[in-house]
Amino acid sequence: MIIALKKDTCREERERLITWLESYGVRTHLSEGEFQTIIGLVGDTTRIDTDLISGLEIVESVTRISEPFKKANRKFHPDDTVIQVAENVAVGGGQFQFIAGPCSVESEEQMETVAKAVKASGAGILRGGAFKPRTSPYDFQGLHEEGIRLLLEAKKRTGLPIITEIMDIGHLPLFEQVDIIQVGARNMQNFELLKELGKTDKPILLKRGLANNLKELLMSAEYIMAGGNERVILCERGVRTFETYTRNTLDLSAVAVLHELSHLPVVVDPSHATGHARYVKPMALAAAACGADGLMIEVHNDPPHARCDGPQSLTPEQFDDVVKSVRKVLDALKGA
Ligand SMILES: [Mn+2]
Repeated sequence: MIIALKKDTCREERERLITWLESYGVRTHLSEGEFQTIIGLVGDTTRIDTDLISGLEIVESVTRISEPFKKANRKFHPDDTVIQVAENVAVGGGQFQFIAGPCSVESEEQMETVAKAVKASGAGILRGGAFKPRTSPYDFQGLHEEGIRLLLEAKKRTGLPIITEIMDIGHLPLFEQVDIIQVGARNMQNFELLKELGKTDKPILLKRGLANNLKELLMSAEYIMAGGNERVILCERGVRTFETYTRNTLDLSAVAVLHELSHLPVVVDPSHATGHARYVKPMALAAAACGADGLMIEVHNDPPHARCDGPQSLTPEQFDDVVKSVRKVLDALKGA
């Protein structure tokens, strides 16, 4: 971190700032020029608030040289993190994973049909929403506890590990047998929720917020990791732009950038990103081609009658076709 001081700063004020900075355990280097004095900070500056410093009367500007996230940073952890979800199911480190299932859990019959079908096609993890963050309070909000029970039934029958979204930390006891806890886009910056999840030992799939940049996503991952839970999977699900033909705009460059900045696995959700079943396959292929560690895809046995996100849900047959095509891309990339 580099702090440039204003020209007329007196020695006493400067020393007071340096003493305060050093109380954070960093070393400081002072360089006095004819027109400007600069303080260079060496060491772990993650706990230092740049906004606070730049607001000081004597400070001209503050520049961060290293990223404010540490545990999620590839610099301190060069190897890819591989997250073991179940005995034979891992995410990250080049093991491509398909996560599939309906937007929301609706009935036992639905879960059984979809779970069986996606497993047969090659999905390694079953998804399904029990607590649904809907834009309208009048829309279907999910089956709650009963939804988790039906997911666990499907897990028992198929052997597939399950992922479902948490919205309230008070519900955590219901997630005891859930294999991956999802934090949805709308809760990406619910810091109290993230802190509590940092105390658990469950893998967390953290979705990018609809208007959040990648640094903010990584800082949210850092919240979970700082609490002691380093098993975080990042998920790109599209961001809000001026485009209206798609539900969101899928930012595939996020995959490349996140892989560069972080060692955490990155999966892509083309269903919520596009909002239309017909765009899911091309975006899934592109996600595989740009190095994603997996895909999260909504699959429903009867999309026109789905209680949530029907238009973007694939039929089991369409999902099967996507898996086959994505595998061709992955094979073509081997050694590329
Ligand atoms: Mn959905």
